[in-house]
Amino acid sequence: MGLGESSIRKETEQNMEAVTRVQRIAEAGIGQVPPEYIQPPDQRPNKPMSESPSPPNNIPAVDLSKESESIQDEIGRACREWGAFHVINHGVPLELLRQMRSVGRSFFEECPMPDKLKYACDSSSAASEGYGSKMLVNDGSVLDWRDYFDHHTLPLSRRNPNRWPESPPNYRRVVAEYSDEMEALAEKLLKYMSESIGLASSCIKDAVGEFYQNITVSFYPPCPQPELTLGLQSHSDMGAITLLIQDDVEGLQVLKDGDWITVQPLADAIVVLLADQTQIITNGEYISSQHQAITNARKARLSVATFHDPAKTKKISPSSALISESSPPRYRGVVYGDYVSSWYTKGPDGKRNLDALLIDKMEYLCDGVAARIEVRSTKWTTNGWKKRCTTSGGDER
Ligand SMILES: O=C(O)CCC(=O)C(=O)O
Ligand SMILES: [Fe+2]
Repeated sequence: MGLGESSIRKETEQNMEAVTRVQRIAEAGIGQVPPEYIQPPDQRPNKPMSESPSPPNNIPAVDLSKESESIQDEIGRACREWGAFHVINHGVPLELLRQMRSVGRSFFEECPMPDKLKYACDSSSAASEGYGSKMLVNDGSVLDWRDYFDHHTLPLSRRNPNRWPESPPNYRRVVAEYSDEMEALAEKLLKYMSESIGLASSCIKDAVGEFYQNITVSFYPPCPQPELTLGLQSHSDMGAITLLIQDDVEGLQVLKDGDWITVQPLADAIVVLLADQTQIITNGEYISSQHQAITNARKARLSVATFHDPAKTKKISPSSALISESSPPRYRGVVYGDYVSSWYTKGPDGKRNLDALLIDKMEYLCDGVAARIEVRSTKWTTNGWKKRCTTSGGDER
């Protein structure tokens, strides 16, 4: 194949990619979103931002400059009740947070589309590095109103800044520095979480092992029909811990006791989202955060999520230090790579992948003289133990 032919083909591929970019659709100035972005009624945001005042509630904020005991208490409470909290006075240079938002925004807003497409990720493979628009591979579900750039940052063997945008000139340096700062903060937070649940300081980090870190910059263009769409569908993150910064445009929502709470952007703070493997390791005492992003008609929104995950080969199970006769294991162990495959093939659908690991505990009890066998099946859900008792006659009570 001659050079001319191959470059024509490339351009065709680029054009095919370009039609799927949400930013392209938004910039075309349409009044209605294409049907593939319309969520079914039960998934639509319950409170479109244009019509409702912000709810007074916000996730807890933990000040990391306080005494260690009070940090542990606050983090423990936030991890049990929310699975999400802000950290303030976290020690990450504020200028670096600003620069990370700024280089991310510059890629989406200043880089011309043909240049952006040079970094297009492989849309047929899950979590591939680069510029993308679709989280799940060919699953036929409703599309998110979002474009993103995913960077593979840790371990260092996965980090190749040549695959990241070269403009602005500080882009690659900022992402590399940001990656290192987030790793240190994630490790510090897992230490506080271990201590706050009564485990040895390094217990959760040891259970996770070496961090596999990805940094995803998400860009949500203004959407003409925010009441029908989601920037990012409801999910919990699959790894151990996610650290997220956002600009001053609201959009992140976390599920709390059945209500979607909009996380009010807090200047200089970092949002901590517990992810599924931490829920498994803590045997469900700490909960992963179910969250989503909503869109708005006025302003583009940017967020930067830094995911810290186990290696694909790592087996994750409830920590043995948290298991006893009165506190039986609630989850089956899982090889992390299998968890990821199932997440990408079945889709997140809230927390379905985590629920699939719940243990169904069967107790056989003999009730003395009549020697009748009772089968008690006890299943733990995020809302507590759910009891079903079945007698030998097979009636469910
Ligand atoms: O943009 C946000 O606020 C949420 C991003 C997120 O949840 C994710 O990338 O997993
Ligand atoms: Fe997420």
